[in-house]
Formats: sequence, structure tokens, C-alpha cells
Amino acid sequence: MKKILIANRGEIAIRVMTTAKKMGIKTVAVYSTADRNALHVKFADEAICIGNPPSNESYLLGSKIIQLAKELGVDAIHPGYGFLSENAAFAEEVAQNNIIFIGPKSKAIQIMGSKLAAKEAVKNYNIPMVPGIDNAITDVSKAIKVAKEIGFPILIKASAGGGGKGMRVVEEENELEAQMERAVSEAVSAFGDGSVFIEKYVQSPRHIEIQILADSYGNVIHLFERECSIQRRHQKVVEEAPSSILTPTLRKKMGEAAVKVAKSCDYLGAGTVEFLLDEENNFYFLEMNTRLQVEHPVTELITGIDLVEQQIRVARGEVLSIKQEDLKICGHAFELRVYAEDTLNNFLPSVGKLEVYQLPKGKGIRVDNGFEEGMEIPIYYDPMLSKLITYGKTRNEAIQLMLTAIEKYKIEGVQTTLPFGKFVFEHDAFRTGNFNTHFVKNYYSAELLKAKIEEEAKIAAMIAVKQYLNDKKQLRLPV
Ligand code: MV4
Repeated sequence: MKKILIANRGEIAIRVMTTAKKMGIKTVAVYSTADRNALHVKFADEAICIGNPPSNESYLLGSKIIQLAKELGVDAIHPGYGFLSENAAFAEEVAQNNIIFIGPKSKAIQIMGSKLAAKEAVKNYNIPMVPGIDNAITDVSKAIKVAKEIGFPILIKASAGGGGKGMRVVEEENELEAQMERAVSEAVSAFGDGSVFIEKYVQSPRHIEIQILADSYGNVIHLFERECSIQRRHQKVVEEAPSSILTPTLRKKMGEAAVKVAKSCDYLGAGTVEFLLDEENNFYFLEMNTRLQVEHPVTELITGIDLVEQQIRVARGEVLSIKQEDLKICGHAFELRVYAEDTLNNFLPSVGKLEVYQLPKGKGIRVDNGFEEGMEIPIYYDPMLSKLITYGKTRNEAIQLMLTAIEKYKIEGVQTTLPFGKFVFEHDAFRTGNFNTHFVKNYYSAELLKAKIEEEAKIAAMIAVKQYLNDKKQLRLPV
């Protein structure tokens, strides 16, 4: 593998290129006209424009990207996350053109892209799943019957679902029909597939996911868990590894279950198996993400393993050189996603020019970044600017590092999620590890954050006045 094309943009394109360079592999960037001055373009050995700003006229043009890859003599394509990364047809077309897709086979993407197909695939592997039905349901009277057996509250989910779309909680029987109609129509408009199914609703779960790695010889290992419960409307904001709640026994059980899920679909490469963990520490398989995830760096820091390097190695046919028993957790890592969003105004995208943009640096601080000072943030794509990642010997040390790093991160010109991050890392429930997926809903409001910011400004002003009075006194000047 001498040359890879990265079919992505922003921080993840740069992240992949960094490892490729380290391995002596040449890199090709693709970009839309909105990104012609972007960092990932400058960072690559070669770069090629693929079209207009909207994703469906550039980063989603699979066939065009493959044609260009062939013309440039590319050996492999890394899809990053988002865009074409979980597109089974794209993975297939790449393979048909004798290019290596750095990821799983098309078939695995296809199976795990459908929640019902995923349930079917893992059926014989003894994986714990939330009580429910494992086939699509269309008939309301059948749904009511099933719901009564499971017991309310139940959750209606879209098989093709993602990002919480097509998901409806039903508290009691008389709401079921209306909620089912809504779930189906939402699923049809979002995914073109109206299949829905029913599960018992787990009320206050934690979201724990397990990183796995698989080679093409049937070897599969897990790289422990990431805790991703701090999210807002299905958008993760803070992630950590390890989770503060898992015991070694539970970690081993979940890891082994994740490995079995990977085996059930003949997985290849890096993947993530998502679980819900309920209040009694029962875990349930939710779904598998067949890509490198945004939050992969926290796993890299606690294991010392470069996941992109492993992806490339297994993609070019190497045997996994890491054994499960070689792996151990060392230290604690956090990631804060820095989005150009206004946390005080309902997290609306805050686009504009990065008038000031200075990254924090130092031991235990890693910033996976896609932007530089003076750049405009395009409105066409995900507004994530960077990922602020900290690593310490202990959880407390990593929290403290995060607060210092947030303080040192200087951004002017756009609003960001940095103040929200500060709120989370200072919050008692977060610091004690006593939280679940309802953290943001339960504890956060713009008013609270505003009040906190004002309070801090007041204290700062008081300290300044005190200093002023002290200085005067020392100089024996009249106040
Ligand atoms: C659930 C659940 C409770 N019970 N399933 C959200 C998106 C999709 N990946 C699955 N999700 C959930 N499935 C049952 N049976 C709660 C969620 C859920 C959630 C899961 C992980 C992280 C954040 C979440 C926020 C709201 C709901």
C-alpha cells in the first residue's frame, strides 16, 4: 500500500494522513470548492477538487472519487467517519475497482446498517438484548399485544434508524397507535424504510461502547470501553475512557460480547459495539458502528494503540499483532467535541470567521483539529472544529487538565461548545461519575450557564478591585 486517498475533510482527514505519513504511505486529499484553502488539503501530498460545496455534489460522490483514485494510482481509500464511511454500496464499488477499502467488507456494513438484520445476525451468539421483538411490525393490534407482554414503557424504533430518528417512547396503551404512525412516517421520510420494531424502554441508561479490531483471519480483540452518556439530542459532546462505572468483571463480559458481535458479521478492521447499561448494571447490545468513530482518541490514549495504523495493517492483509492479553488500561482520557455552536442559544450553528484561533498545548493535551486562524467555517458540513482530548494518570488529573485546556483554548469570531464543556467538567454529577444519558436534560440550561458566567465575572472583578486597593495602600496613595 503506497498511496491512500482520504474521502473526507476536517480533523479526521488530517488524523488519517498523520498515521499514513508515519507509515511511509503517500496521501491524497479530496475537497469541495468550499474547502479549497482547508488544512486537510495543505496537509496531503496531493489534493484534488471533487465538486461544489454541498456534500451530495462532492464528498458523497462515491463513483467520482473512485474514478479519480484510479487515475491517481491510489491503492486504498479511507472513508473517515460520516459521508461514505457506512455506505455498503460504496465499499463494494471500491473493491470492484481493485482498490482496498479501509474498513469492513460491504456485507458487514449492510448487516449492521439495519438494526433488525443486526439482531438476526447475533441471534445465535448469546448476546444480551433488550426485551422486545426482532422483526418489523406494521399491525397496531399486534404491537399492542407485544407491548403488553413486554410491559410499558416501550420504545418504537426504526430499523434503519440513527440519531434517534424514528424513535418514540410509549408510556401507555392508548398512545401506541399515534406514536407508531409517527415513528413509521419519520422513518419513511428519513431513511426511505418504514420498518419499525418494539423494545422495552430502558429508562435511565448509560451509553457504553466497546472498541474492537478484527483482521481477515478471524482474530478479533476488544480495546475496552468508552463512556458516551454525555450527549445532547443524540449528539455526543463528552466521551471518556475507561468508564468510571465498569468493574473488571463487567468490562470483560462486555468486551467478550462485543467480540462475538464482530464475529457474527465476519467483521474486518476497527468497529464499535454499542451497549446500554441499565441502573442494575445489566448491559444490552444496541448496534454496531462499522467505522472509525469520532471519539476513538480516548481509546488510543488509554491503550497506547494507534487505531488508524491498525486499520491500515489489517486492511492490507496483515495478521493482528496485538493479543487480547497484551492489552491493559493505562490512565484516563477525556474528549470534548468543540463545535461552532452557540451553547447559550439552543446550540444553533455559529458560523463565521475564526478571527482568533489558538490551540492549547502541553503534556497530556491532544487536539485533533481541522481549522486555523483566519478561516471561514463552511455552512455545508458538520460544525465540529476540533476535539480537545486530555490524558492523565487518574480521572481527576484528566478532568483538571481539561479545565486548564479549555481556559487556554482561544477562539474569537464564533461561539463554541467550550463553555458548555467547562460546565460539564465542573459539574458535581459528572465529577463523581454519577450520571446517565439524561445528564444534559437533567442538569443543563442556558440560564444556568449564563448565571455561572456572570458569577465568575463578578468574582474576577472583585479580585481586581481588591488588588487595586492593595496596590494603592502599598504606594501610600489616596484611594
Ligand atoms: C434505547 C434507549 C432506551 N431503551 N433503547 C438512542 C439512539 C439509538 N442508538 C438507541 N438509543 C436509545 N435506545 C431502549 N430499548 C435509549 C436510547 C437513547 C440513547 C442511547 C444512547 C445514548 C444516548 C441516548 C439518548 C436517548 C435515548
